[in-house]
Amino acid sequence: MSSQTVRKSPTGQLLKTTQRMAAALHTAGVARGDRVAAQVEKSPQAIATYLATLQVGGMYLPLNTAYTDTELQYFIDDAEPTVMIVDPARQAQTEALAPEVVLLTLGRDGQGSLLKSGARRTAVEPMWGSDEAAILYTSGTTGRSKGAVLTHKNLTSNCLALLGAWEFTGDDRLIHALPVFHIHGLFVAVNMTLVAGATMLWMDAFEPERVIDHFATATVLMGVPTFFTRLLTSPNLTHEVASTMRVFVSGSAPLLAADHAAFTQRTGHHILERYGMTETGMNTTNPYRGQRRAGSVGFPLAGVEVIVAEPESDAELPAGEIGSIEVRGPNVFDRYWRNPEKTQQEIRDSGFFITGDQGYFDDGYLHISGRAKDMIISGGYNVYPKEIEQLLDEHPTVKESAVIGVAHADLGEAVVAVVVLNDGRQLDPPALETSTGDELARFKQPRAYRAVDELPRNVMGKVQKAQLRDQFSDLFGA
Ligand code: MLC
Ligand code: AMP
Repeated sequence: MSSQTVRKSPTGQLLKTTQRMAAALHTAGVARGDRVAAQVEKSPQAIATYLATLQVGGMYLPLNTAYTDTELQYFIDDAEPTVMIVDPARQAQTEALAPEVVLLTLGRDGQGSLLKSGARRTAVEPMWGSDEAAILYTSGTTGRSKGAVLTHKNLTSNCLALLGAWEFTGDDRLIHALPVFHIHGLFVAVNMTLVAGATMLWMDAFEPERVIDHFATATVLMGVPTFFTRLLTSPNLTHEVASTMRVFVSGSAPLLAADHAAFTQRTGHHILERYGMTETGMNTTNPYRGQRRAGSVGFPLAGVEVIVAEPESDAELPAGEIGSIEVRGPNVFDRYWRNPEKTQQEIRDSGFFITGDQGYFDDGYLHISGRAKDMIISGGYNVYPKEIEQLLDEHPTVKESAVIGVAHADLGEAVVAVVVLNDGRQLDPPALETSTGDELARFKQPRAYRAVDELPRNVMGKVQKAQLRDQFSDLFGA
């Protein structure tokens, strides 16, 4: 595990590394609009894979390092990348999955074929705001992941809005402990730092004690709620160690009001909670100056319209009424990759994107009260039950299944599988684990299995997951 400082360097090391990668990508044939998929360990060079892709006009497609071969195969087939960048240790297995794709390697230490040649490419492919910059996959409620196509305008407008909202400048020093294959660690944290010319204190992974050690020389921490619940378990989290920090930002999943209050009590800081998603970047934020309300995600960012609407139409509801949260603005993605039907279903003719989150406004502050989409957020990672249910249902002992999120003190929600067994069969968690283990990334796999005689259904036959969540709410004692 290492941590290091990434700063605007007088020698332009990041620029040079980017130009070397750009030369390699160009030689590999990447042209405007081509996809460059990267499944690489977190390292400063991993950021250069993103920048080099943009330099040659490509679309950057970052992939979680936890994905299994089955999951990867889907992304490769769907996105048809021209180049894939993988860790040298994964070269052989990726070659087998993607024989048509040019494979380049990059290890955490910067070793591999991507940086082998010293040649640098300085030409920058000119791109307009409407040109595509990235595809980020979000899992789908039907079990199939959807690639959200983000444009240069999406990324730049959101970055500028956030710099203003959080008063983030070149003097800031950000503790970067998030993964760089998601919008939070990549486009929020990295883009803001690079555009502001700020400094990152770079950590390969989140370790609470080392994060606390960094407070002395840092100004900002961006994290998911699990970061804050884990920091709270440390006796070293005090007013004194946090006194020189400027702001703590939380997002990607709901932060419990109790954790917000506990953090204030322990450090004197009010965590600044914001709300975003892959398809839109950041939508709302609590104010940097002004009252940060626990349990609220604040106000729309500059240039972003957020409404709470009737789910059936986009008729706006009055403040206080719960409805569908919808977003319009330069931050909203262009389309789902090769999926016009889904794009049409989720972006209204008026331009409002239906987030799938439910909420209400109170005094101008947005509150998220639930989700219309069947989704679990575990430690800041999204998990779509359908994908797991489909696998469980194939198991010979299982008649049918319902996968739910249950309150968990560390992860926010933990994945739980509720199954109805076939006649005469016993619940056998290790056997079920094996059936999902090869297919699903570890963070998607159920933490507990429970058998029931039948799944609760409404008159329409739809499984009542809220009832199951109530029934198993104490499973983890949270
Ligand atoms: C890891 N594990 C998880 C998990 N993360 N299980 C469930 N949910 C998770 N989120 C499992 C591992 O597989 C492993 O299992 C064990 O937990 C320990 O793994 P680890 O590598 O030590 O992980 P850990 O350090 O515990 O990771 C927890 C974490 C990490 C919170 C630091 O999950 C994380 O960095 N989350 C951030 C996700 C993120 O960036 N989300 C932003 C999405 S963008 P085992 O059994 O093998 O021990 C977005 C939009 C927006 O949502 O608004 O920002
Ligand atoms: P993703 O698809 O990974 O981008 O996840 C986006 C989803 O995370 C949103 O639609 C919300 O459901 C959830 N989310 C993000 N930030 C917050 C927050 N501050 N509070 C509650 N939910 C959030």
